[in-house]
Amino acid sequence: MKKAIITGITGQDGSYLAEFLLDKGYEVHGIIRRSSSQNTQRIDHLSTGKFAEEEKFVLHFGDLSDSNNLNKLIYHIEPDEIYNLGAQSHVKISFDVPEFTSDVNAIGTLRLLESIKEVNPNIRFYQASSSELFGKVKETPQSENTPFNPRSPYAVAKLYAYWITVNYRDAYELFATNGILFNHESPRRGKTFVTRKITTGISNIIKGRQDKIILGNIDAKRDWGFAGDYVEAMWLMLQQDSPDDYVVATGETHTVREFCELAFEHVGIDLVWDGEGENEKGFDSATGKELISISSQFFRPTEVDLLLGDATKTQQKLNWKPKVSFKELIHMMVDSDLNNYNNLYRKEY
Ligand code: NAP
Ligand code: G4F
Repeated sequence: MKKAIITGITGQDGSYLAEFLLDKGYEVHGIIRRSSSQNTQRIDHLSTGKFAEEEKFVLHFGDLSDSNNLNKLIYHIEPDEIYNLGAQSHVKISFDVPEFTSDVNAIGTLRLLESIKEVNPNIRFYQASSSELFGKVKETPQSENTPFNPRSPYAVAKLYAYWITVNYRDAYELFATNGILFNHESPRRGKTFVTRKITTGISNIIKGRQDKIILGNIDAKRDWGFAGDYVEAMWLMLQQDSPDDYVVATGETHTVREFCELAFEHVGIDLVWDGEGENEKGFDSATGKELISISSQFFRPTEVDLLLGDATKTQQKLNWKPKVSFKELIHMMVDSDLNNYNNLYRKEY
């Protein structure tokens, strides 16, 4: 039985990856931060279920800013694989907390690699790299060979993490890989990322709890996939004969505007737009009710306008393909928020 450590296990991807690895028979150890409010909703079904009883799912307090803690956990757990998903993952917030973001996202990765090098260089390491590295893109679509051009403290910190992973692979022959993942969403996505903000907004509007959704740049384009599909690619990267870096994407790009239109369409509302720039608004064509407005509050000092991934290498070498389409993803998220689905939110064991 293989053992894995997951940092960021309480996050969207951490929860899907934990389920995936448990299904594969792994013993999964998650690192969680102490919090004064509940931060384990996405994994509570694992902490209380059969895997916890059989000690196949174990949580440990820790933090990517604390090297001693990381060293101790890696030494005692003796993992075969470490998936570093922990991060301050919100791009806009990284402009507010750039130093914290850099410490956790960049130096946190270095701390793990140093620990692996010292404790057991045979541990396989996955780094959650990001399409944000491409930033103000130098070419479209973006592949493993596209030059990076980051546009936020988040992306600059992830760039350090990317290169330190490559450096430790080259310098110390660690099995260290970067998964350069394009945006991936799900009913478990944090509610301040744009997709979930839209789907929870729609649910609240329909239930009379919210009048409209206030957004920023609705012309930004993203390559959006389903998080449940993407965790398989993470695992596949660590099962190869040698370490490498891989782009994971759908190969389709859509605007935030299109996401809004399809999400409203799914609940029977035809969204029409009027106005320009910050004065643009989205209306229900049947009733004239204002459903979307724009506020400068949600614009970023520097934006990533267009992301579109070329995942040819991942498809060929890992035999991986996304299963859930853009439309299916939107429907899944809207339905989940509308119905407060705990059964979609979590897999039953
Ligand atoms: P998420 O939902 O925001 O989860 C982030 C996780 O990191 C949470 O478990 C969080 O713990 C943990 N964390 C934050 N600061 C930490 C610290 N100082 N020490 C230890 N853990 C810490 O993010 P996600 O969407 O699952 O993404 C997973 C990883 O992939 C992140 O590194 C993200 O940057 C990267 N990524 C995501 C995407 C995407 O589209 N989702 C695309 C490319 C790359 P709390 O619950 O306690 O806050
Ligand atoms: O949903 P977002 O906040 O995701 P973003 O910035 O693309 O970052 C996500 O994906 C990255 C991979 O490319 C990850 F590395 C990162 O950790 C995170 O998971 O914003 C998407 C787009 C942006 O262009 C943003 O300006 O939507 C635009 N947007 C428009 N209105 C908004 C809003 N974003 C947010 N969060 N909130 C808005 O009201």
